[in-house]
Amino acid sequence: MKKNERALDWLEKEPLGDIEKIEILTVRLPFIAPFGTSVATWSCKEALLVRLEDKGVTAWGECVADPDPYYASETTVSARFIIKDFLLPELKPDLSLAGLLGRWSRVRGNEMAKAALENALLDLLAKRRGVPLHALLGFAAKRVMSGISIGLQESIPALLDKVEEAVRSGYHRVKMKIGRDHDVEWVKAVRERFPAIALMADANGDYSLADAGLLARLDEFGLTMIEQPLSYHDIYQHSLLQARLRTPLCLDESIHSVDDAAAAIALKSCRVINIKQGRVGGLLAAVKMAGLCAASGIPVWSGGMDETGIGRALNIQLQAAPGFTLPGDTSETRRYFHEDIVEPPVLLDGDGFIAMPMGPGIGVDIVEKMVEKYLLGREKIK
Ligand code: OSB
Ligand code: MG
Repeated sequence: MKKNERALDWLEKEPLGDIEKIEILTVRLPFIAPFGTSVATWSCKEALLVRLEDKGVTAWGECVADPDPYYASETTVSARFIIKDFLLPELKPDLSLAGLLGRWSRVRGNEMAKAALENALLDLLAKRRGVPLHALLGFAAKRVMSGISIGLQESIPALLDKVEEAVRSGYHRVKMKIGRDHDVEWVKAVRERFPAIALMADANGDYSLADAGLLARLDEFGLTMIEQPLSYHDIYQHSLLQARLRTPLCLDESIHSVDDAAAAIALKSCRVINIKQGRVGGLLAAVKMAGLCAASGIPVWSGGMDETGIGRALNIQLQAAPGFTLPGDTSETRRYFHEDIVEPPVLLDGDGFIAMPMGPGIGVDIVEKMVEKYLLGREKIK
């Protein structure tokens, strides 16, 4: 504890300094195949990027918000507005990162906007020191477990093909999206064909408590967990559902803060939490949440938002923190994109693990030529 406190001295003490150049960019990368969920089907990744430049160092952050409010209420447009009008104006050269976050606490919600800018600043601080993000945060490098999130498919045979491919690739666990009319029969088919794999299902809030009987039918398939079966903003009703199921529940959409996680744990609303750094306000909040969960006996995993290589690298760096004991939604770049804006791409090794990128900051190189290729817009703030 002492050692880590000393390692994090910069958080409180080091002034962020003047940052020469600040830009907000929007990129749109086509997906190899559309990604279907119970709330939306996305055919591309449109992401807001924050680019900072100072004394020859370039740092990047990626906002996980989508252009639409179907997964979360924040969007690329709302995040841009909050970053420009409320977060960046608080950035002063003599403030430390902790000081800046203190000022941002006045801005309610908008965790995705905050995360995008905080992560760009962390990338800058790490690159100024020439160390990878996990080292800046005081964590040792480790290879991380892999997991894949398979979207809703046209038919059960199509789903079985996707699962087969994932198993052959060596993924440590398979998550399948479920929703009304895509549940019991679909899970049953996958389980019958693959009796031994670590399998879980994500409903993205498609059910209500009235469906408890239907959801209980999933108990016989030995899922490692069911993710967010009930409403995107519910914590209490999940506690009633969890009491009726053998299968552990995992919360995603309804956890935005360390206090939300504490409430879910106290209410026994879930036995696992999906931590998306972008959904909880950034890397520092994600690390804190993982610590609370570990102390409460709740395993966590790192979720994903189909990010470009920037967000993907950040999610891998995060998993060096204690508490990330389960495989997350960390899959290979080539599942989503023909080409990416970073190098090298995420790849599984022979045991299905993913290496921690060891370059400075997020650890991978941003290829500005690729950013240009997929650019929708570029706004110079400074
Ligand atoms: O619910 O976890 C989710 C993607 C976009 C929005 C929500 C979710 C997801 C995923 C994919 O499941 C995770 C990934 O592979 O990045
Ligand atoms: Mg989810």
